Amino acid sequence: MNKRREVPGIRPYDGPAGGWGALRATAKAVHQQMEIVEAPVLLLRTNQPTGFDCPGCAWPDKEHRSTFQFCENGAKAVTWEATSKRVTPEFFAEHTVSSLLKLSDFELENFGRLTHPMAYDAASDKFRPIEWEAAFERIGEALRGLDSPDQAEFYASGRASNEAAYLFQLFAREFGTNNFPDCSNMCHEATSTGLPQSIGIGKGTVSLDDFDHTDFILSIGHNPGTNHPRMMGTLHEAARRKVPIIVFNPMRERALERFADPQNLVEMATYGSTDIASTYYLVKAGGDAAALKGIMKALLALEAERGGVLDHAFIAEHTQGFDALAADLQATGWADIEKESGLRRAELEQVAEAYARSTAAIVTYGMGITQHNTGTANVKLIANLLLMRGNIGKPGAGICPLRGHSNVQGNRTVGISEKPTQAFLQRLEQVFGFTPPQAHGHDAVKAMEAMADGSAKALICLGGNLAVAMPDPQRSFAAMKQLELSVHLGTKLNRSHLLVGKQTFLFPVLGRTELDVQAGGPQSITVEDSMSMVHASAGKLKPASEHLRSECAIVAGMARATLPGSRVDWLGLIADYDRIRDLIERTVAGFDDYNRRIRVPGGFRMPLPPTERQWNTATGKAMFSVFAGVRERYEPWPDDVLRLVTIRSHDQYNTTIYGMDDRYRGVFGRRDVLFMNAEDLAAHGLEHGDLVDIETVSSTRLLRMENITAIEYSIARGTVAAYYPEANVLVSLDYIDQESGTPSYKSIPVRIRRAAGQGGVSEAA
Ligand SMILES: Nc1nc2c(c(=O)[nH]1)N[C@H]1C(S)=C(S)[C@@H](COP(=O)(O)OP(=O)(O)OC[C@H]3O[C@@H](n4cnc5c(=O)[nH]c(N)nc54)[C@H](O)[C@@H]3O)O[C@H]1N2
Ligand SMILES: Nc1nc2c(c(=O)[nH]1)N[C@H]1C(S)=C(S)[C@@H](COP(=O)(O)OP(=O)(O)OC[C@H]3O[C@@H](n4cnc5c(=O)[nH]c(N)nc54)[C@H](O)[C@@H]3O)O[C@H]1N2
Ligand SMILES: [Mo]
Repeated sequence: MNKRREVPGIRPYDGPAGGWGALRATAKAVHQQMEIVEAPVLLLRTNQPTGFDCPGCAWPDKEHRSTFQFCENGAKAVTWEATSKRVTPEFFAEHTVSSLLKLSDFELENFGRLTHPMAYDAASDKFRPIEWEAAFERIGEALRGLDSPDQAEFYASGRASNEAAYLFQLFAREFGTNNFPDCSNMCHEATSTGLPQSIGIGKGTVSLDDFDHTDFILSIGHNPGTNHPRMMGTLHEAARRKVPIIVFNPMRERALERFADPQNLVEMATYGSTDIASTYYLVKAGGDAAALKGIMKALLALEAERGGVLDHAFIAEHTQGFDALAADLQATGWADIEKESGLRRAELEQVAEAYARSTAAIVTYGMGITQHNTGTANVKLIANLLLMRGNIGKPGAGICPLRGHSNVQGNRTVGISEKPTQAFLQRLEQVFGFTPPQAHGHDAVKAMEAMADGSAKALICLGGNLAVAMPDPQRSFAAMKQLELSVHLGTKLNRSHLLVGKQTFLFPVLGRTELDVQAGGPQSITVEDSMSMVHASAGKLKPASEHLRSECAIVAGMARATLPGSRVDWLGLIADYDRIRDLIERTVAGFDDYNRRIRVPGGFRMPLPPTERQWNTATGKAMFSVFAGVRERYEPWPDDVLRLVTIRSHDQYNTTIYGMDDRYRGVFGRRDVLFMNAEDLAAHGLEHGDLVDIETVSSTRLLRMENITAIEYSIARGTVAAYYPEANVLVSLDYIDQESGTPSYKSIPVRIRRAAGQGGVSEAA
């Protein structure tokens, strides 16, 4: 092997994921953000029956199995919120919005917690403090002044509680619109669209217990060591039981290879670790459909050869569409499958063989499946694979989408949807006595387009950082600045807050970790995790400032000021969140006895009919579906076009950048890199460390990112990777999965050239 040149900040990471490195990083996160005395107590309360829900991710809690239920990245999320740094009116008095816009996303959030309600003042280009009620009045006036309620967009990022999300949708619907762009539209919308077609509900079907009973796990397109670290404990246990864990991912992710469980005393004491993946396939980005079809095709061949592979009884009794699927698989050629997936037939046959031998299988998946222009179809292929062997609705088996935000699933359950069901709208009408709007509203892409073309004039954001999370900042930033009204409920300052419109308000909210006291006393909120468990969460910390309000209270305040004749007793609801939960129970199915059941430690599970083999599809059966061909919709591109995927580093939470390292991928102190396969580097006449420019091929407008350092990495040929959100300049707003509206953040066709300026870093001595 020839010696690689030294590139600043790029050092291969040789250890396992987790282990002492994770504990050290936890200590550092705590040290940088908060008073050391509070931290241990706070972190011990994360995800405990009497504590608060970790805002990190939506992986469920392992009640009663371990008393130490937080992880490195959970600790970063918690300490980032519980920081002792503050953004006060004095801070805003010293900084114009224009000057703040020049700072990085990391710098903006790192200033600390917002402390006061603020309003933008155009004359001074500064945010100034404003009284809560005065702000609500001005918002109400602006909203009532619109020509139509559909000129307003109500964005939700999935951190809000069920209670806040429910009030938010109630406010918007009584006001008169179904415009609910949400983070889910950029995330698991393909799951919410695809799974109901396949199995009758847009949610995962497994529980943590199923992981104890499974004997086969297929992990596709997610990076749990960083994004769902508590899942590593579960995978670690399965690996130690010798359950085959087969990974499909274009990048080598260390945690999926080797992991040391910080909860495992022996591993920690001996510096040991456990191999996680039994086999790791570097599938090409966007090649999963081909790979999944290859596995299914091989499965049919095994059935023909020796029988007993398919679950015929299940297929006959519970499904429809198998013959069409089988015919399509016969018609799909191996050459296409191999070319598109980048994997060999023999490899896919091995996966099929292992799957055929299993008695109960789980498929886990994340953004590597959904953020493609065939995202919905990809999800349905995963359902096909499981249905072929009856792997839904039996112990140890099922489908496991890894959700994003800690309560994104709950937000959807309680009504944050631009496509509400008739049944839900009727219940709202019966219970509240107003007629909710019937027409479907805007999802995130449509909302941004409406803001860009001027047809949407107001935007209310229940959390999040919409403009930075969305594709094409050139368009989306400009769209934000055209608004007549923008309102942001947030914990920390971010770029979307600074893209001010004619009137812009910034409302500081109580976080998960903080005590929420209302007229009726201390309140708790509820959330639903990835496995449909609903449980209560109550913070105990003193709020970051006495001026903070809860998300529920702020939504109610805006609603009262906007809707003078409202049918809703907003003040009464805020006094005691039990009353909000009573209304949820009366309008959303599955919340029977809500207030009693959340008082039981661990909470309760929402109904999941597929676990009982009941299928709420149009036919009453689970449905096989056909994925025509093997390609993504926009293929084929010429051969020199690479596929760019945008990924999260280990030190970030979506648009929140905690730090500049990506430890497990060996990147330190920088984010301006492009991960490339050695052969692709060579084919482009490039070397590890050379500077390149990247250009998007699928866009009619020039989308370009300059002076990125190309680094050699173990990544599938033809696939390159860069960090989100920086690489959003390369994603065009209309490059989406047509079925679900999800932007194709992980299949951007690009060309790469040596940087126009000059290339390379100097050779190290
Ligand atoms: N610490 C932390 N936790 C988080 C988040 C965070 O930013 N930080 N974000 C939260 C949110 S909102 C979400 S949605 C989840 C995201 O969790 P993940 O789904 O794990 O998210 P990503 O980092 O986007 O990348 C997923 C993985 O997909 C792979 N991949 C990319 N393209 C393809 C493909 O075409 N096929 C396959 N098979 N794999 C592919 C990438 O190499 C990467 O390993 O995590 C949640 N939890
Ligand atoms: N290129 C590319 N783009 C992507 C993705 C990708 O993989 N690649 N992933 C997409 C995905 S999966 C998602 S989910 C979206 C994320 O999109 P968003 O959910 O909009 O973004 P976040 O970065 O999670 O939002 C961060 C902000 O939330 C606020 N916040 C934090 N905690 C709270 C709280 O408790 N309450 C309130 N009210 N506010 C709070 C803070 O002000 C913080 O600045 O991005 C999407 N964009
Ligand atoms: Mo997400």
